[in-house]
Formats: sequence, structure tokens, C-alpha cells
Amino acid sequence: HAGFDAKVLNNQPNNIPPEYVWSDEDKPSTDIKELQVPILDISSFLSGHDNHVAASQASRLVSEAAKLHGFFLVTNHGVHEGILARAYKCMDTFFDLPASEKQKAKRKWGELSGYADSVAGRFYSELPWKETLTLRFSAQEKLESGTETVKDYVSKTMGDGNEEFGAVFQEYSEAMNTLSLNIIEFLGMSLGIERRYMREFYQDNDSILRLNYYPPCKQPNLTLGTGPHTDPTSITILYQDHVGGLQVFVENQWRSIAPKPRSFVVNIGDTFMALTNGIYKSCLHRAVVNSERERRSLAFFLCPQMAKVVKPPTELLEVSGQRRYPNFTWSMFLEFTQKHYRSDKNTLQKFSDWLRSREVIDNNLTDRVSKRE
Ligand SMILES: *[C@@H]1O[C@H](CO)[C@@H](O)[C@H](O)[C@H]1NC(C)=O
Ligand SMILES: *[C@@H]1O[C@H](CO)[C@@H](O)[C@H](O)[C@H]1NC(C)=O
Ligand SMILES: *[C@@H]1O[C@H](CO)[C@@H](O)[C@H](O)[C@H]1NC(C)=O
Ligand SMILES: O=C(O)CCC(=O)C(=O)O
Repeated sequence: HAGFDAKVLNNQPNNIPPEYVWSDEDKPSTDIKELQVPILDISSFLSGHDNHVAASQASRLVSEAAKLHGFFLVTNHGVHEGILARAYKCMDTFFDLPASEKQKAKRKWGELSGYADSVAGRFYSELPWKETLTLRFSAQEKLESGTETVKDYVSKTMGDGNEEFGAVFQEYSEAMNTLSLNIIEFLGMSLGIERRYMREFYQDNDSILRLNYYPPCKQPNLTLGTGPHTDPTSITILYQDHVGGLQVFVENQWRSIAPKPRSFVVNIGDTFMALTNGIYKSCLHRAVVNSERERRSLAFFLCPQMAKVVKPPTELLEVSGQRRYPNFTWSMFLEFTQKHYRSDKNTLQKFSDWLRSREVIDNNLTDRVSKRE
């Protein structure tokens, strides 16, 4: 079947094709109010003791937001304008390539990295109005076998002439890695956890960078660029352009998060929610498209090392009571969201149920085996 080509689809005589029309429940609403989210000036946190008052004020506001919806902005982050501009320039170059070129990096079923137009490899019927390129960023000091750098992946799949592209997203990912360490340390401290804890938990992290490209759509009120979901990952650092389209579901209403120059949108994902025993929330969000302008966003998803067991630190169990989610590893959760379940508002709960049902099966098996012996 033909790939996704917004120009062709927009030129169809009547409506956009039915696969792109979302159910009435999910169609974007028209009068969306803006959500005011706290702004974290991360430099004042990093400079530590010099600015204690500002830091504790920020900590309180971010903590309140994290308990309610998990979204906030980060400014004064120290990421150079130059790399942001180069990343967007490379994104434009990539998504402008002819479909046949982009297909060289096509993502295969069950794999993480690669190019996906909305038609490819999705196991559901409502298609998003977008194209993505996903790149795995393993921050391990010594890469395990089977992992590679962003640069190497790009040159392997896209071939010669793409060295700059690979280098730019390698550099961008490294900048996000540094920033994400500061953010999780901040979040940890806002929960009263020792600074060292988060740093150790995310050692040798295995993160993901996703380039999102949303072409204009002549009927933007029928479709979605990214459907409603929570991020299964730990924290997300989103760099969105000036067009706007990100929406968050808070207190039963969709609200928009307006683009703010030189700042990142940060949100908490399911894994971090589990790590905090549900104290900090991951929240449903989506992206809408518009009829006039294309939109781009770059999402960096911090994830722990694949085999790391996600379980809340004892300090948090003391304040939050019983364990709300079973032990799991990031590789199990990743597999669940890639092969068994489309991320939506219940991902973490469904995953927990799935783990518990497997535990029952495993225990039964062990029982039977031991009885036979
Ligand atoms: C990710 O792991 C690398 C290697 O251990 C480390 O240098 C980096 O600080 C980690 N990043 C985060 C966000 O913890
Ligand atoms: C959706 O867009 C179409 C075409 O622009 C318009 O006719 C229709 O009234 C819109 N519907 C809503 C609910 O805004
Ligand atoms: C969870 O994992 C820890 C090891 O990280 C282990 O000590 C504990 O027994 C596990 N809990 C359950 C319920 O499996
Ligand atoms: O493009 C956006 O604003 C949101 C993207 C997103 O939620 C995602 O890539 O998971």
C-alpha cells in the first residue's frame, strides 16, 4: 500500500481518507484554554546555594504540577541555540526527502529505531497525521553488543552523505542527556530523595529521541497528529516549534501548552510515575494539526538501562504507603508498548495487570513443575 503523503491526501476530492478520521470522542475540540504550567529556571537550581529561595519556590510549584499532571517548562537550560537550530534544519532536510529515501530508514515491526509514516506498522485503525523518525540513544559508557550510537545508526541505515545529520542528533541527544540528569535530580530532591539516588538509578540509561513532523491538513478538526497517550518512558523533554498543537488532559478537559521560545516542555512518564509510587503523575496528552502550517517537535525520552528494576525508594514508600505497581524492567515495559498494547491513558495499569497475570502463570508453572518432581 502507498505510504503517507499529506499532499496527495489533502488533494482528495471530499474528505481526508477515513483511516485518518478519529472517533467523535477523540476528535479535537475547538475552544481549548491554555494550561498555565510552572516555569523551572534550572540554572537557579544548578547554582544551588546562591539562590536558595528561588530554588525552593520553583521546587514547590513544580512539585504541585507534578502531582497533578506532570507538565512544566524548563528555561535557562544551557542548551545552545546553535544545536537547536541545526537539529531543526536537519529535521526539515530529512522530512523533505523523497519517500523512497526515507523508507531506507523504515522502522521494522517490534523495533525501536527508524522512520515511520502514519501507515507503517501500527496495530490500530485511527491513523495519526504525521511522520516520525525515532533514534535510540544509549548513554552507556561502554555500549553493549547490539547497541550503537546515533551517528552509527544513521550512517548504517541512511548511507553516505548523512554524516552531518547523524552528528547533529548525536550532539542533540547528548545535550538532552545532560539536561535530563539535572531535571531528574531536581525532581528527586523535590520529593526529598537524595541527589545521588536518581543519578545512580539512571546510570547507563538507554533513551530515545523522536523527530515528529506534522504536515498541514485540510480538515484538522477530524484527525490528530499524535493520539491521546501517556509516555511509558521516564521523563520527556520536548522542543516544539512556534506553531502550537500540544494538548494535555487535566481535570477532565483538554488544555493547550503554548510554545514558549527557548524553553523545553517537560513531562513525567509512566516509568517515573511507578518509580515515585504514583506520587508524581504521568498525564494524557496529544498533538493536534492545523490547516495552514506544518509543525515540528523533537522529543527526548529518558529511560533507565534496560535491565534496571523499577521500584520506588523506601523513603517514598514511607510516605505513600503500599506498592502500587509491581517490579518491572524498562525492557519489559518497552516490549509491552511495542508489541502488545497501544499507549493510551491506562498503559501503566494495563501493564501492571499484565505483569501480575504473568506472575500467576509463572507461579502456577513453578507449582506444577515442583509437584511433578
Ligand atoms: C546516563 O548514563 C550515562 C552513563 O552512565 C551518564 O553519564 C549520564 O549522566 C546518565 N544520564 C542521566 C540522565 O542520568
Ligand atoms: C471542521 O472543518 C470543516 C471544514 O473546514 C468545517 O466545515 C466544520 O464546520 C468544522 N467542524 C467543526 C466542529 O469545527
Ligand atoms: C523487587 O525487586 C527487588 C530487587 O531490586 C527485590 O529485592 C524484591 O524482592 C522484588 N519484589 C518483588 C515483589 O518481586
Ligand atoms: O508533538 C508533540 O507536541 C507531542 C509529541 C508526543 O507526545 C510524542 O512524540 O509522544
